[in-house]
Amino acid sequence: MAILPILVAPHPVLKQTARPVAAVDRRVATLMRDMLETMYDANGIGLAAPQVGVSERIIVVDVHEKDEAPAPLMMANPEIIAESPDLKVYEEGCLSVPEHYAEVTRPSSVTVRYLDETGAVRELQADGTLAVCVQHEIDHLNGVLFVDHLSSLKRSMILRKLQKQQRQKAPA
Ligand code: GNR
Ligand code: NI
Repeated sequence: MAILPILVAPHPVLKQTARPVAAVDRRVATLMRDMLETMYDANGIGLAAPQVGVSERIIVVDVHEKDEAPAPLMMANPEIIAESPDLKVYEEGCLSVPEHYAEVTRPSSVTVRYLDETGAVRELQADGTLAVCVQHEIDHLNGVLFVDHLSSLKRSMILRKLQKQQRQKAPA
């Protein structure tokens, strides 16, 4: 098990389209477990492989409440195969866009088809926070951050702040 460093925007890997996983082998299953450990360590509810510098279509999610048992989901090649016509607004954040939050509108429920950590094909009907999180993670696999759903003014304000903070942390 390992806690992996999380990339912060703007970073070129976060803008790439991630490639599909050919098979859920030991390497992929290990990466899924390391991603979960990294996500829990960062107090996140989801994490996509590009956020740890791996441009492959792998996500992990756990939206369990504090007083409930952990409910990790690990997915390779997730695809949204159906989405509700009704939309929902949710205040989103992102471990790759630290300390910024904004309202994003998305379908309120979705059906996702994916390969689980054993390589089995599964389908999941998600609503509530799980639906938000799965859509946010699949966006990452397509090089899309939640700020890409905002106006270009809001997006560039956030990205410029992040860039400036990183320049001050690691001066050339
Ligand atoms: O931890 C996270 N919280 C969150 C809150 C609202 C909407 C989406 C998310 S996902 C985010 C972790 C993350 O950046 N995943 O890519
Ligand atoms: Ni994110």
